[in-house]
Amino acid sequence: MSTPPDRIAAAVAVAQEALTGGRYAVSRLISLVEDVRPSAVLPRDAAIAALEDAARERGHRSSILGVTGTPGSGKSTLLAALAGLLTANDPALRLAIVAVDPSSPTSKGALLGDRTRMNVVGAPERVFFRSQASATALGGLAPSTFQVCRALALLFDVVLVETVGVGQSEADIRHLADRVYLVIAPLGGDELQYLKAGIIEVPDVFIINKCDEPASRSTYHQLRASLWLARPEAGDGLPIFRTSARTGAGVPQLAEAFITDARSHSSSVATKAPHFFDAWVIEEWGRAGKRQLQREGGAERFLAAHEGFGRAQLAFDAAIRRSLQG
Ligand SMILES: Nc1nc2c(ncn2[C@@H]2O[C@H](COP(=O)(O)OP(=O)(O)O)[C@@H](O)[C@H]2O)c(=O)[nH]1
Ligand SMILES: [Mg+2]
Repeated sequence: MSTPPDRIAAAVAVAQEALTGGRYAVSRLISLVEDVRPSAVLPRDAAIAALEDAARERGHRSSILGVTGTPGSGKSTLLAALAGLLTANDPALRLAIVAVDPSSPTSKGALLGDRTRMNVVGAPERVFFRSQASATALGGLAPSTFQVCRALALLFDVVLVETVGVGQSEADIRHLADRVYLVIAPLGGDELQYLKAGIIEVPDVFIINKCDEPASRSTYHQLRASLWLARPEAGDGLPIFRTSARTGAGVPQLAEAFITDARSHSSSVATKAPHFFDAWVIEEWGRAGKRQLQREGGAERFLAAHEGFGRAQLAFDAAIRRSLQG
């Protein structure tokens, strides 16, 4: 696969612009990162490498905070409120929000995007918003979600990722985010099942939102009891916040926790890439891919042997084609 040098130079220029320019430049960069065509692979690697160099030079650190939970629990509303408080609290803070929308691969979650953007009060120019369709066959986060968050983490101080906590995606968020927050609404019978379904094993922090609703008190006790059973080692140590994104109750306390977490958990992409390379291999090549990757010594080794995620993808494609033919 050859990519014309001018495409690579153009991609690096887009990255440089995103470093100094505004929202439009960042959007262009993200579109380049999301481009699934093989011809975009090397330009993307070059753009990300340029961002990494710049980040290293200025000592940039950032964190990726994941917010997951059932649809309708109030994640987007809460994130909009948090974004307002976080940017108000720190006048230099630059924040990106990525909303992963599994339900509508075609609409790209535009509605949700508009609403969140509208509701961020205070300093919307320091808040970049992007929504993304997850739409992988396995129900998890797309490898491009990883790439997008990685690029944003090189540009912004904090990246907030909203995902729906169903199926594979809540396991994936563990591999993408430095901290995972689970948002639940006051419980009905269905949601009680949901607590038992294993999802409460992932989060670092629990948020009971819609605390303006009467059922929220009993929910707190049910959640505590479930945590004693599911995670006895963590016991009472797991934080449970009670918020109402509608009235604002509890939101400042939660914002404090986000700030503290962002400061104390900074991202290391090198440790995250293998999981998403693995996921990409299985998505693209299924079991044959899995076997090939094992023969190659696993994702971590394969990535280390090829400079850049995209280069590794191209090399893997070539290797498996050779072995399937041979
Ligand atoms: N009563 C109440 N409603 C809320 C609260 N937070 C969000 N909502 C509403 O719940 C619905 C779903 O919110 P949304 O943020 O889109 O949930 P998401 O699917 O988890 O992102 C919307 O109609 C919100 O206005 C809250 O704290 N209290
Ligand atoms: Mg939402």
